[in-house]
Amino acid sequence: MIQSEHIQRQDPQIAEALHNEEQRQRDTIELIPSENFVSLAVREALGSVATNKYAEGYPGKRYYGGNQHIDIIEQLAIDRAKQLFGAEHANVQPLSGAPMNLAVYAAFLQPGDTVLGMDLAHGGHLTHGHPVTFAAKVFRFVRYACDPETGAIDYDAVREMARREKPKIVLCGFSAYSREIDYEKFHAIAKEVGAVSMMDMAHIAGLVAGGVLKNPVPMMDIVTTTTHKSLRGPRGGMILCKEEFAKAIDKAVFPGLQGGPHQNQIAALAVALGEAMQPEFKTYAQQVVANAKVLCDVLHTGGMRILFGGTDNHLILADVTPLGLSGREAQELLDSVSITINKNMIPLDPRKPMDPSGIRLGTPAMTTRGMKEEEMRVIGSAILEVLRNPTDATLHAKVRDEMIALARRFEA
Ligand code: DSN
Repeated sequence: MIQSEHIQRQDPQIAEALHNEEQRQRDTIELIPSENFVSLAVREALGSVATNKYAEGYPGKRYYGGNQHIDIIEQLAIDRAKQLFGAEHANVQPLSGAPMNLAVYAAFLQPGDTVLGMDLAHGGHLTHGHPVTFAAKVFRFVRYACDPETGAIDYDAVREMARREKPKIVLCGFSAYSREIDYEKFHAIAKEVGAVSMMDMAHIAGLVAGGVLKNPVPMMDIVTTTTHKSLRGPRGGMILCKEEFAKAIDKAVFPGLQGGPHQNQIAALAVALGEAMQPEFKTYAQQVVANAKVLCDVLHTGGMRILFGGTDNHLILADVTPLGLSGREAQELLDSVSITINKNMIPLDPRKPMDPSGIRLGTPAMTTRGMKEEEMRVIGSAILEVLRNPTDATLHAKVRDEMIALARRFEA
């Protein structure tokens, strides 16, 4: 239960909405791959007195007095991030993923400069240069693709593009791609054209921390990550880099783009990084991937078209149009039976972003709740049943009851 006696007394409308959200989370099979459930210790740090403090600057070099305790907190977050990922430098102040990536562009690019990144529909991310973003108005983004069926990236083609387009940043990383990336090859391509190599590991940071996926930090010049996905921390961002880029990154974050960092968020991040250093986190990360593989197999065996030929990480991208549904329809149907996933574009998608062909599912959240392969089989079968019978209200009511009961057995 949320500790909300003060909110209840002072602001019943907000208290009620928070209470309902807590119940929704408890009763839902949460399969959005970018979501997770933080520990009570992380939540306590987020709701702590650190939110009251301005701390523009960095530990030991602040523009405000009274930061002796805040400095300890931020330094602990920095030290833990460096230790966990083997980084030479860490900036823990980015408010979230979009400002974090913008800070990297601001550190290395002049207006009009080029970034080479992965296409959004092939698993990339909006902040990697989609035309709707502010960054795309200032910088020039060119995009590479991957093979939709196997997920293979044609590194020779990427090298050709890099030679032709002369990017200042060569960017890998993704939000809907389910395979491992060859960091050596990306880094070599970047060096060949005199660019900075960058990896956005937002989705997989927890799996890297838990040792189940390759760590890009020792290889790539810059690694960005949000802190609230598989890493299971508070919402926020973090930039890890080699020492030679530290000054440029720190200046770009503050004072370049941001003002006062959110020190309650940084305290919560320090707590989450401490959790990710524990042996149990390795077990968690292994289970996330094991669960994703089983869920993927069940969906594939049940006839769903899985993009990129399977999964090496926590997520699955599937095309639902062969079932006669759009991604939006599938999302709404599953929402109605208490399973939350999200609609997503697929490579070469003929449909629009608000009603694409695909859905994206992931296992970090329900693995935190303690679910294992057996539960993934039950959930995968339920998903197939509902999507194959989109108008069967009796079936939907039965599945909804089953999913709520299952979710309640695994309280956060
Ligand atoms: N919005 C996040 C996701 O769902 O993948 C990425 O920023």
